[in-house]
Amino acid sequence: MDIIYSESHRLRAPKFELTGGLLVPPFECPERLDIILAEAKARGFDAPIAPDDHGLAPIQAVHDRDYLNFLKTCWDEWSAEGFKGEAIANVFPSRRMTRLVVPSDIEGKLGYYCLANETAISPGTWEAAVGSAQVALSGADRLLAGQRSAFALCRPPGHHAAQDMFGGYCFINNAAVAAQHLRDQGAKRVAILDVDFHHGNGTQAIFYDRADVLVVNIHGDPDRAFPHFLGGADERGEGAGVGATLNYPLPEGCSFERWFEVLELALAEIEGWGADALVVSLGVDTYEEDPISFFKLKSADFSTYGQRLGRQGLPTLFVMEGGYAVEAIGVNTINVLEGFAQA
Ligand code: SP5
Ligand code: ZN
Repeated sequence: MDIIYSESHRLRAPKFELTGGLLVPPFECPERLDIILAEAKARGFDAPIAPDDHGLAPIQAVHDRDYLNFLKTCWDEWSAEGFKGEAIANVFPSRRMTRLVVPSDIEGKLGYYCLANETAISPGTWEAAVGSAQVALSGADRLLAGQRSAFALCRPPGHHAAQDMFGGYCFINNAAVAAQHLRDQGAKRVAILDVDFHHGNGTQAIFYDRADVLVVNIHGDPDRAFPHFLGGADERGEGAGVGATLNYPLPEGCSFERWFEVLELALAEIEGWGADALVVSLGVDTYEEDPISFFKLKSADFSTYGQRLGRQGLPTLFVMEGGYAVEAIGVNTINVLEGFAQA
């Protein structure tokens, strides 16, 4: 299985994440990919391959122009204000604040486009996010060329980013960009299976009214888990997309046995729907030791479900999302990929 990877991820290196009322070193850090790559090498995977540059057009196919312009210029506008810290939003167009006009002031713009203010924008964030999307696009190209699978080792992650919103450590929705690229290059129907611990609210929002992309999420119940305001079982799509969104929220302490039963339900739905390709939003924050999540998967369980994904028989693009137990992120991620390849 080819691993696609770009050094440009290192440009995403914020100093701070707002958590529990404190500014702490971010959970989503560059070391995550170093550890995954080291494990891949130790387990006999070929050296990673740099992505091809697809430009901005396939990103603009998923995200709004004004939003992308904001991401591109945010840091310069913020630092021009003379602010000393990183760009963290603090006022939002929330309920009863419904003047949905984009302010020209950077503090207003930041809140307008932000869905969660744990995520700071720092210098290099835009360049890293674009590089991450190129990794996903080059992974999709492998499937278009007839390869059975590929691993897009994306960073920053993407599944919380919507058409016009960043947050949850995400800026450009890499899985959505890849799925749209597959559609534009000839795939008739694409399924996205999101196994990150957190609900992929951005991916769901992007495809919510579409019948050509099935979006299936298995995640911590939003009543108890980030992103809190999307991911209920009753969200099934709208318009032409009714039935092409599926959510499986699960409770705190969820065991692998229960999680795997739900994976079987999800894969039966994907089988019945009839996809030409599968994009897996691969977050390994379902791990029992993850510092911000509450499922109980053990490292061996990632091999088991990787094998099951392999038996599904679809051309499959793995797109890296979350996973914050940094010492185990390599083993857990490569277990999925190796299991898949064994099946
Ligand atoms: C890509 C991805 O996995 N993004 C996740 C972003 C989550 N950020 C906020 C998490 C807040 C978690 N609070 C946990 C309290 C633990 N008791
Ligand atoms: Zn996550």
